[in-house]
Amino acid sequence: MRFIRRPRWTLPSSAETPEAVFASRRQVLAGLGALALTPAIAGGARAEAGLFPAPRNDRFKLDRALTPEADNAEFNNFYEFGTSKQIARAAAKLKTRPWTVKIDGLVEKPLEIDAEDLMRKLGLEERLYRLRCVEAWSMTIPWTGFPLSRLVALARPLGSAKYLRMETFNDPKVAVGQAKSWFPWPYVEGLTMAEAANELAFIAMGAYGKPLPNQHGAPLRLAVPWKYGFKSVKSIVRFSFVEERPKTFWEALGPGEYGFWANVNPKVAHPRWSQASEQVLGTRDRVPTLLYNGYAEEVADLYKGLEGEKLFV
Ligand SMILES: Nc1nc2c(c(=O)[nH]1)N[C@H]1C(S)=C(S)[C@@H](COP(=O)(O)O)O[C@H]1N2
Ligand SMILES: [Mo]
Repeated sequence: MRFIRRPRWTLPSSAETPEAVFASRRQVLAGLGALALTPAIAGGARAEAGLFPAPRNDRFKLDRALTPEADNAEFNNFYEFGTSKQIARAAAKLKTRPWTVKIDGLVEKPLEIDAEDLMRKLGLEERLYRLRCVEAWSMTIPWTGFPLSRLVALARPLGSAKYLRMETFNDPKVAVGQAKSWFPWPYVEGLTMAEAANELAFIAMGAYGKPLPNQHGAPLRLAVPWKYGFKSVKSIVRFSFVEERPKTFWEALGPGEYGFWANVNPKVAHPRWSQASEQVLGTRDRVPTLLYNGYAEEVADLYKGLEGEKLFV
């Protein structure tokens, strides 16, 4: 939030791909034989009655230009649909309506609710957020959704709940990547209860004023902008309140390289590359990365007393 950059709308994201870094992250998978690349391009979003565009919450404005929608739509990480960035066409096959969301675990009363009912019930607002991928590229996205704290309130967790575990759909017939059994499907992520209650933790159901395109994780995905992108789990089907720290997808794949906390820190290098700076998607700019991705003011307090943990991996 501290850097004002010149936007360069004209450049295709493909020209900006820091290939070396992506290739490098794939090494973790290469050892497991997961190098299938899927060629495809963008799909589209449908219009949704009444709810979009939602009013912008001005407290979350940024001083960095938004990533052009087209760049964003054609450059994604969604391993369920393959390991390339161009998974939009493959992801278009996912049927996101109806979409049942389960809320269970340590709650007063487990419940199931359709994603569309959930957004009608919890309301929608727009927020401009950064996203910093662990691969050292970043973007800036206008998400539409609701604070995660509202979903927590709806769930009424018991005092014994310590973590919120979130799980992506699992359907290998639709998602080709899920047919590859060397991945620990389904994709799982987690937050502490305090993180889930932080005002920045957001459930996105739209982007750029429209319902979320499938490649971004329709119909609902997490957006926790102070953490590396892999924490922001897509296409969630289940929220479980649990006592034990969930084993997360990337942690399960490469525990030496990816951890539970995954807070952005330019001073803590990934074992195989620096995190000091980032390539701004859709531009030629490479800018310094900020502690907590620029959100230290909002989240640094969450980690007091946890200095012994691997907070930044
Ligand atoms: N289910 C699921 N969620 C996921 C991923 C994934 O592969 N599967 N990739 C993560 C990573 S590494 C990033 S950087 C962001 C990318 O979000 P975007 O494609 O909408 O930009 O989604 C995250 N959420
Ligand atoms: Mo990522």
